[in-house]
Amino acid sequence: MRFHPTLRTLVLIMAAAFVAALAAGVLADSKRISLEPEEGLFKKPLKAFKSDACSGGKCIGTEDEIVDKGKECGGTVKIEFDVATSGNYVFWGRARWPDDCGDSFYIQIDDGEKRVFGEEGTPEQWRWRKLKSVKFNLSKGEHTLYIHGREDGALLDKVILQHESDGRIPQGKSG
Ligand SMILES: [Ca+2]
Ligand SMILES: [Ca+2]
Repeated sequence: MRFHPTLRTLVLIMAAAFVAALAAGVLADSKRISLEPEEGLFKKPLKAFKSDACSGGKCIGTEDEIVDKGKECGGTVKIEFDVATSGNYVFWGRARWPDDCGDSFYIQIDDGEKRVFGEEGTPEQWRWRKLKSVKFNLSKGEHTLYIHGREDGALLDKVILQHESDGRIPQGKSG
């Protein structure tokens, strides 16, 4: 089949524009990793909860007051993810706390230290909260995020690992 020269040029320009748009999209996301914890592997008592207020219609956490006050509830959600651009990453989590006896999780990447996420913020509201104590240095390739239960009643909807060069503050359900 032979294209008219003008038509052929037009098709080539459209194809080039499509590839460029695709590349821009991929590059834009290569420094921002979005994860839905409910899609991970669960170890009880952490479990998924359905909620229209959540990204993907679900979040993770535990019922409140399943362990004695002051005791950790335990449990884990394990999520594997891929890093396209190596560097230091900030952990953002969209979380909701019942009260200050339910306002934290432990966050761990690969075999790194367990970091306390939370211990602050207004209860009874879905908010994007930043893990302030650390940036995770991630190499290109596969990694594993572990969310460990700490205080019962805490809920986590969505996680964004964001390259330190990206200063955006996640907003809304999608982040
Ligand atoms: Ca609690
Ligand atoms: Ca979710």
